[in-house]
Amino acid sequence: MAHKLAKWADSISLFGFLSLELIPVAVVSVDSAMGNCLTSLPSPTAKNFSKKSKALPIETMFKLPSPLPVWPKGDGFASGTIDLGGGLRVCQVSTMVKVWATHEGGPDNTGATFFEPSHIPDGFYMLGCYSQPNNKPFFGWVLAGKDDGSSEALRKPLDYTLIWSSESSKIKEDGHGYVWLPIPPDGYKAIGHVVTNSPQKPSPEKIRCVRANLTDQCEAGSWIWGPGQASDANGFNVYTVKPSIRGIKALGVSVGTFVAQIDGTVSPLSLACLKNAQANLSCMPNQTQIDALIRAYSPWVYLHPDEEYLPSSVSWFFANGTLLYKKGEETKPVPIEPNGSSLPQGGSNDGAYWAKVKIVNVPLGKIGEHVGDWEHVTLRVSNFNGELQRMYFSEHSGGTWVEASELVSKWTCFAREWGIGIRNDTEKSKMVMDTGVSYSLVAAEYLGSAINEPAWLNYCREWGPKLSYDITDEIKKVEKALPGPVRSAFEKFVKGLPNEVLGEEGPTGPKMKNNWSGDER
Ligand SMILES: *[C@@H]1O[C@H](CO)[C@@H](O)[C@H](O)[C@H]1NC(C)=O
Ligand SMILES: *[C@@H]1O[C@H](CO)[C@@H](O)[C@H](O)[C@H]1NC(C)=O
Ligand SMILES: *[C@@H]1O[C@H](CO)[C@@H](O)[C@H](O)[C@H]1NC(C)=O
Ligand SMILES: *[C@@H]1O[C@H](CO)[C@@H](O)[C@H](O)[C@H]1NC(C)=O
Ligand SMILES: *[C@@H]1O[C@H](CO)[C@@H](O)[C@H](O)[C@H]1NC(C)=O
Ligand SMILES: *[C@@H]1O[C@H](CO)[C@@H](O)[C@H](O)[C@H]1NC(C)=O
Ligand SMILES: *[C@@H]1O[C@H](CO)[C@@H](O)[C@H](O)[C@H]1NC(C)=O
Ligand SMILES: CC(=O)N[C@H]1CO[C@H](CO)[C@@H](O)[C@@H]1O
Repeated sequence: MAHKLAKWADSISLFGFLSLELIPVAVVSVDSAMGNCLTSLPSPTAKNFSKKSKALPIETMFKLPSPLPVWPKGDGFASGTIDLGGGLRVCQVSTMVKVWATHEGGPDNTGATFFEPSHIPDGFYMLGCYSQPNNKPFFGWVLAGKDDGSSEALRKPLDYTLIWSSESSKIKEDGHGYVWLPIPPDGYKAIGHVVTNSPQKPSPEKIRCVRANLTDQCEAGSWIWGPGQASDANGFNVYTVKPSIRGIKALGVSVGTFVAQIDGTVSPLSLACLKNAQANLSCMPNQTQIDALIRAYSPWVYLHPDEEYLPSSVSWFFANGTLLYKKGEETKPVPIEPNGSSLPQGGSNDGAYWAKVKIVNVPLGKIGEHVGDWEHVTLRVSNFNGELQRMYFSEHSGGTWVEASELVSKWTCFAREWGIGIRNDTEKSKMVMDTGVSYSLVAAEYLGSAINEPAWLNYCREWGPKLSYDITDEIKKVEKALPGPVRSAFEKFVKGLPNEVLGEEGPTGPKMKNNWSGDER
């Protein structure tokens, strides 16, 4: 078990590679494979919201199940504000006043609500309004900015452009909404919109623009709202915004605002994100704080009751018969020391080496055979206050981000998809692993020499063999046993599986996944 901390200007990621599973994921009977692959998730627009009797999720304010712990003292982590350099200090504001709401359109056709941050601390200014769809509990924040020096990091807008109003649309709404784009002075950029419920232009005092060299390019993220039930390239749409360049080396900072677009004017966006201009990492947690974060948020993993192959530690995997094979010397595999020090370091996944335990029997023929697999979740935590924001669940080479506010409601859906629907993972068993009980911190670049990366982390080759059997033959064997209509669905299903599941390639280690340093999506 291992946890990795990636650097983010406004949030850290606890990158928890939970387990090395010996033979994992795809061990199922054909029946349950088919069951899941043919089950479609309920269509998001199928619900009937015209009855107004039921309270909308947004009317509930999301709170984590228990209050935030008091984090141990550190340097800048969880101190409430972050110095982004160049005279700009930011804080995270989650108290909001509702400005305008629609009751239809957007995800699930439930509408969206637009908010203005309130109770902004003294000396800080609004950089943009907040919006979210009504189909989720209220869970939002925006950053507010403060001029920390004499360098005019912030300036009032010169004027505003009205980019859209609901006056002429026939949607169900509370009054009317007006979305304004600040016109920044030369050398400054607008970071967010102002939303009003009257046609009167907002005062320039309302918001601040940010000096251009403290901003970064951003792009539209997920769809928040549009008058229709799907985003329409020829209309008005509202999206979340995120920095265009993301990853542990990227400097962009999400502000939590939204961007409004007309007729798909996608690029470049009218708004910018902020930037951690000096790559100042004083807002990252120190080791004492990391320990507290892991204690607070480490998830429990329930294993499927039929799971035959249980997670193991890396040292167990090495000590219990794992052999290192070298290309050209397949007959002379060598054991691996528990600390992994004999593993070739660096280089690339060139097929020159692989690790292997033993051959196993899998009910589904050879499909789904692999030897070692990594599972991981990533927790994204606010550097302002240590609050859990979202969680990433890996599914083979892809994955899903789930907002903290949706963790409970989405869990079942998500768990069903985990394993790409090969197996019904929602069935809990008594086999549960508390990932926080025994963890080791294997990487945290910003802590320098305080953390020694173990040798196995820098092993770039596969944790399993490249299998030489003909996958088509194996699939045909399974297909023969299936009735006609199911057979073609099965073929389609198999074609959609990544090579790792099909056992054609052994998985590489966590550091070799591009999301180790990138932004998972
Ligand atoms: C939705 O509910 C309304 C009011 O109860 C009803 O008239 C309408 O037929 C329903 N529509 C669908 C698609 O179920
Ligand atoms: C974290 O920072 C606090 C406050 O400076 C300090 O007391 C503590 O020893 C630090 N922890 C580590 C592991 O350096
Ligand atoms: C980083 O930010 C902290 C907190 O504001 C500040 O004390 C420190 O001087 C900054 N470091 C650099 C290298 O700018
Ligand atoms: C940004 O521009 C200001 C004003 O031109 C300048 O004083 C400052 O040094 C620049 N900051 C950075 C981080 O480039
Ligand atoms: C190897 O496996 C055995 C049986 O599960 C276990 O008792 C032992 O601790 C393992 N070795 C290591 C180094 O984990
Ligand atoms: C790893 O273990 C081997 C013996 O099994 C030992 O010689 C070597 O010094 C160890 N390396 C590290 C980095 O601990
Ligand atoms: C998965 O298992 C859970 C728990 O046993 C069950 O409620 C659910 O209906 C199953 N889902 C599918 C798609 O089989
Ligand atoms: C930023 C980045 O590298 N993202 C990648 C995360 O992993 C998935 C699946 O491998 C890729 O599709 C993304 O590009």
